[in-house]
Amino acid sequence: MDKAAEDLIPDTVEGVSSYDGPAGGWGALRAVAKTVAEQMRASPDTRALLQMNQPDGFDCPGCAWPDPKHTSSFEFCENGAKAVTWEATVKRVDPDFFARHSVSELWDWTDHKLEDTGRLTEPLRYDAATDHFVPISWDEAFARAGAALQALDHADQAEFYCSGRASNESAFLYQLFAREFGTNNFPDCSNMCHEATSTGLPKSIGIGKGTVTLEDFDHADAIFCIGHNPGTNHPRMLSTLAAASKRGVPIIVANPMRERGLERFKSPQHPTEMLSPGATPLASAYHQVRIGGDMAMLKGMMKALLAIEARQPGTLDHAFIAQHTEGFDALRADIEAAQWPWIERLSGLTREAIESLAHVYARADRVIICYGMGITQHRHGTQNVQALANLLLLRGNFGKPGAGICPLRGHSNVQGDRTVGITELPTEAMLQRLDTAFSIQSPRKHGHNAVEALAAMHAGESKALISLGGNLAVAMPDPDACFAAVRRLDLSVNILTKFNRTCLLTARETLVLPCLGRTELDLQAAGPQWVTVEDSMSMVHASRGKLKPPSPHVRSEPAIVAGLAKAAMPASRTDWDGMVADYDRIRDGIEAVYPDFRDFNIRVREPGGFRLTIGPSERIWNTPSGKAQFITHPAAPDEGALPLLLTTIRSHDQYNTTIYSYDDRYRGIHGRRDIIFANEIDLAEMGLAHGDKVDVTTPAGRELRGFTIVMHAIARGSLAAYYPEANNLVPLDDYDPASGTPAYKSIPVMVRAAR
Ligand SMILES: Nc1nc2c(c(=O)[nH]1)N[C@H]1C(S)=C(S)[C@@H](COP(=O)(O)OP(=O)(O)OC[C@H]3O[C@@H](n4cnc5c(=O)[nH]c(N)nc54)[C@H](O)[C@@H]3O)O[C@H]1N2
Ligand SMILES: Nc1nc2c(c(=O)[nH]1)N[C@H]1C(S)=C(S)[C@@H](COP(=O)(O)OP(=O)(O)OC[C@H]3O[C@@H](n4cnc5c(=O)[nH]c(N)nc54)[C@H](O)[C@@H]3O)O[C@H]1N2
Ligand SMILES: [Mo]
Repeated sequence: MDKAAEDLIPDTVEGVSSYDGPAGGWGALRAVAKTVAEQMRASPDTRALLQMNQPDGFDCPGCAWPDPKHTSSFEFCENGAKAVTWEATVKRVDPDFFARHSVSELWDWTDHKLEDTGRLTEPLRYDAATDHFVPISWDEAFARAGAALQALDHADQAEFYCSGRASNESAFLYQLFAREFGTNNFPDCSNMCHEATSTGLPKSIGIGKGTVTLEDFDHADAIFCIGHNPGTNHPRMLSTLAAASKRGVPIIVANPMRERGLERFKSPQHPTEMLSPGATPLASAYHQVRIGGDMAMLKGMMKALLAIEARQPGTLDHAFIAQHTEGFDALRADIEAAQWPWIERLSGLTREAIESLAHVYARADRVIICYGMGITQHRHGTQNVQALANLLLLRGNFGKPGAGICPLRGHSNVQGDRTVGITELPTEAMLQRLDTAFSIQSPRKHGHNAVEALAAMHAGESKALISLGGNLAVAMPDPDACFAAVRRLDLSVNILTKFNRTCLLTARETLVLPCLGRTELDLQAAGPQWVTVEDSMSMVHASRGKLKPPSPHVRSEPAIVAGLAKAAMPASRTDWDGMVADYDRIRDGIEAVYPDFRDFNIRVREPGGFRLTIGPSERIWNTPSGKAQFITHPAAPDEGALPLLLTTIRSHDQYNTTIYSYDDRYRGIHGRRDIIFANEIDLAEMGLAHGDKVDVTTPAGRELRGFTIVMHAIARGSLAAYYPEANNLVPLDDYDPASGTPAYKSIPVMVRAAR
């Protein structure tokens, strides 16, 4: 792999340069030292970093990548350290902060500055008369929220948003609250993230989760990384990839951008590696697929695979296909119909490159395909996911060691939240068990996902929003519509660790309720409590916070959810207080509703916890026919010139809408985020130069003005910009119709010199 493209980038634009170090390495250690210094100063709680992912410590709030059995020695990464120090910061939103700053003034602060005020310390309510937030007691906060919820015409006017840091215990209580209240409206961050996985994989293989374990990476013969950026978003994965690379396992990348975290890595935890000049190369081949070109690339790979099969019968796993699958003939017909010129044009890759991908795939007995938002956040996200499953099924790459599908999950417990009931589409079986366990009558009508919730709020049909974490209005597309939607509500309740812009979108009644973070000691009536989470590989384990809470007034998420539930439903017979006193009782409830959690309180006390049942690991397919399905998606007609597509990405110094700093080290960006990344040839064809100020517009007239366009190692026809700055370019109604996932990663745009 040559570095020519990067070396060409001239260092003439302020804050833009080339980065030629590896991922990890000394840069990572320096960054950790800086974040500790900025957020924690001399706090004794810097020991927090040492408790992360320890057998009796807390689960890293950074990402959902698993740890070696959660019994490992010290394992952390640069971005895990940022997530922890951002939470364990010594900074506080002190009681008179809001007396000093009005909501109108705070509106002009950046997202970075809003959260960098520090941890929230007491409940707040917005006072419209003065335009300030004012401190209130918990009793008053619950009473106000309860009154507003009771005033709704019907329960479906309330939206229960859940972000993915909530523990299994808080998420389970939250869904119990909403369902007892009478709605299945659960917009959640998963709707913006891996919903294409949750929708697509059950139809293909009978479960909407990944099928591999960490150990499988030790047995894989080839690993494909499609549309994800682990150096930034799942940095602990780099150790796994580096180990595979050292075994000589091909690691094949398909990504429009050259990402340093996929190219080479130096482990900051490996003293000898740190002192030697080299770094472990990761990707053995890097294919810069055009944005949105994955489906064409995957069809091309399958076409090439069929050609290899014609020459070397037995390349496909015929026994597996016959015994375990349905739909092969339709898939073959579809693949045969796909023509190479179409495949090459849409994928931006040559036939030879795609054939080389197929050869690596055909030669490997055990293959893992990893993927992230580059696959899911498209109009065809669900189809993309199912195409990955098709490819794996063709060679029986499920249910054997070293093989399977590996969606890189988002938030650290987003998968667990879904497992314990945060879904707008509950099954009848689950609702029946919930009703039996808690003597309630859950609503049967399916609820709103995130896009539907915002649309209903915007239309004035939904009138209350409770948010268990997150920054919904900023994370969603079309800020104008989403901001207006929250502002017209009767009630907005924000259960948060830190202040953010969604809190500033004041409704008739706006409450900000400060909660404990995962690093903190959670003391309840029965003593210190701990929670459980599920990682990307379906391992459920305990997480125990130890740090001193940021203020004596901050409450745990389960306590806040229970307080709201009691206030909204004074007649409830659910034992809210009992469950909050002792989280074992919440876990008993989870066990009663989800059979997979049998002996939950016993098994989760084992070091490392336990793995939930993943049918495909045993070649059990929980589909209507009991077989895995090849799902075929005929290509859309080829419609002339391809649009210029813009994708939205995370920088190295952000966690979703939380902006830690304005740097993006591996992409050579410092101190700014108003950047559009473009291919050198595209720049020239547009008559633009590296560093020009540009306006980006969409056919519907959405705009991003005055950004700086820079030359980058990115595929032709592809542009990239940071999220959430570019969210104004995404319409609320542009999403994958199968899963509702917004098309954040394939926005058709035009670019011209700034006016
Ligand atoms: N430090 C940190 N960790 C995080 C997060 C964070 O913000 N910061 N967020 C968490 C969450 S919620 C999530 S969902 C995950 C996100 O983890 P990722 O999925 O890695 O996140 P993204 O930054 O959205 O980038 C996806 C990658 O997809 C590529 N890409 C864009 N468009 C396409 C395309 O059309 N095809 C292909 N093949 N690739 C494409 C981009 O170049 C980029 O490398 O990370 C989680 N972990
Ligand atoms: N354009 C574009 N938009 C995107 C994406 C993209 O790639 N491109 N990605 C999408 C994806 S994948 C996701 S997951 C969403 C993210 O959407 P969200 O999950 O809604 O957003 P976050 O930025 O993760 O939420 C940050 C807030 O969570 C609160 N918080 C942090 N820790 C805790 C905690 O322990 N408990 C509680 N109660 N609150 C806490 C803090 O107050 C913080 O302000 O954004 C989506 N939006
Ligand atoms: Mo996500």
